[in-house]
Amino acid sequence: SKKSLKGFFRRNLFVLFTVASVVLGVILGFALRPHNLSMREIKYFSFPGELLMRMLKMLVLPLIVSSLVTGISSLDRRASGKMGVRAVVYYMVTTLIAVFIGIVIVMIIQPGKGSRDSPTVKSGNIESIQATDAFLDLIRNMFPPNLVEACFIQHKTVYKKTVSTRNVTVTLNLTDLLNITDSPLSENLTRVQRTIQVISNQDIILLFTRITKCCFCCDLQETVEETVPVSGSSAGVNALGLVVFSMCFGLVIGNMKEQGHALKEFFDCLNEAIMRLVAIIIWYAPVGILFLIAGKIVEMKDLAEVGGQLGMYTVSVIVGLLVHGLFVLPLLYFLVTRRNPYSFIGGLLQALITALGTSSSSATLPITFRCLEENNHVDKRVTRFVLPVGATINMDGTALYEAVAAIFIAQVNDMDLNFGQILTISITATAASIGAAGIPQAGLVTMVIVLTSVGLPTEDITLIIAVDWFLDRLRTTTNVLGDSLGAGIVEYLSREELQNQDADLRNSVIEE
Ligand code: DAS
Repeated sequence: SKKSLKGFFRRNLFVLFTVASVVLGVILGFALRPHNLSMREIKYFSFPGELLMRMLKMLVLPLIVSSLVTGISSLDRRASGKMGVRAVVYYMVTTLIAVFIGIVIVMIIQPGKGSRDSPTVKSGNIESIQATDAFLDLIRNMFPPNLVEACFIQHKTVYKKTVSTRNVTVTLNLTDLLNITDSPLSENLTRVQRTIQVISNQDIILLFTRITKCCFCCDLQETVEETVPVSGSSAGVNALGLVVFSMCFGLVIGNMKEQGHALKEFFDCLNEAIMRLVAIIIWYAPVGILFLIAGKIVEMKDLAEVGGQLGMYTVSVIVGLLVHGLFVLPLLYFLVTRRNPYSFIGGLLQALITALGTSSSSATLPITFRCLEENNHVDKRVTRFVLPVGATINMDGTALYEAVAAIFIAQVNDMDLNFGQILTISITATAASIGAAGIPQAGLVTMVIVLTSVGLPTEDITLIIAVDWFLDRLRTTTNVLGDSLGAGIVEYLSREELQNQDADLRNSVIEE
């Protein structure tokens, strides 16, 4: 009816505004493509989007700590224990289902079969860190040696390639390759350790086309003859270390009863302040998302050049994510809560669009909190506990994607995987998704674990870099959806404990 339609628009006006900004971003991006902007112009054009990313990332560290410490310290140990078990069981079940869906789909579509038409880099000695090193890194990050490393993590070089063609030897770090999409090639070349005797333009163009399948090499006109040292790679929030520390700290404060009251109040107030900052930033989000989307579209490769195998691989991942995100997860939510999952998802639109725009579930976390608490009225004692943990270790989209990508690479190498290897891929894809940070393209970096676990060539990661910026957005959106539906399910399963706690609170107030 007219009244309810008016009500819908008023309630969702802001979401519609954000959806409009995504559509505008796509239109603007395609409108600018024919102008062949240089990397530097794209960088400036994407600046408003980079601002949004920085604003949201600024909140991640205080938000994770304050919400977890407040959330856990306000639950009695029995309730937090049960809630934690329910959350972890949900994470494991949904992640394994996602991996299973991915494997079934990539086995049916077989995107990698057929002649190997994707050019590979000429022979070079690969020094990729073995799976065990990556696992040990994962555990190490959970127990940081000092406060600085508890908060920040240097994204180590997980993959180094020394490639030689004719008279050029270049050593590339994968993390630098990923960053190569973020800044002008000339700046990036300083990030690439290279010993260049003599370069002919043809060599470097061949080299970069082969390795990164990117079109930035067209920027490289000059011939360079110099040796440049590697600069430090990027640093980010060590979410895993923060989650472990905050959970332990919250438990301890909760047990201190009156003695811990002041600290609990402090973190409660900090959390409230952060959420008010989110309420301000959220008004800027549509503008930032518009330029993030447009900037990526301007710089993406022509889809026609992507190649048939890569196209079918992209379709496989998208189909898998849609099946998992739009059917399996909502079905699971309905089976447990008997409530309409799609109306619950309707309240998450702002967070899902932000995930699509930022391709970072950590950066989206502040908005995920707001959507769940303000739109879906999920109990804060649940969101504060479940969301930071979920955003860090529960990544269904990433797990599905790692399994599909690994099997795609096996198919491209005409390698038939036996049951044991597929099982290994399932386990390592789950572990890699737990280890992946909630930052852009983290899933691509942790894929080294999956590939090395079944002996696949890690350099073939470069085969899928060309479409990863797009798939990353979709898997991040699936990750955020999985975390949010998880919060709804855990709240439903914990309703008794929460009601008992409310009753105890009321009784104690009456007694006082
Ligand atoms: N972009 C990551 C996230 O924020 C997911 C990934 O890279 O796989 O969830």
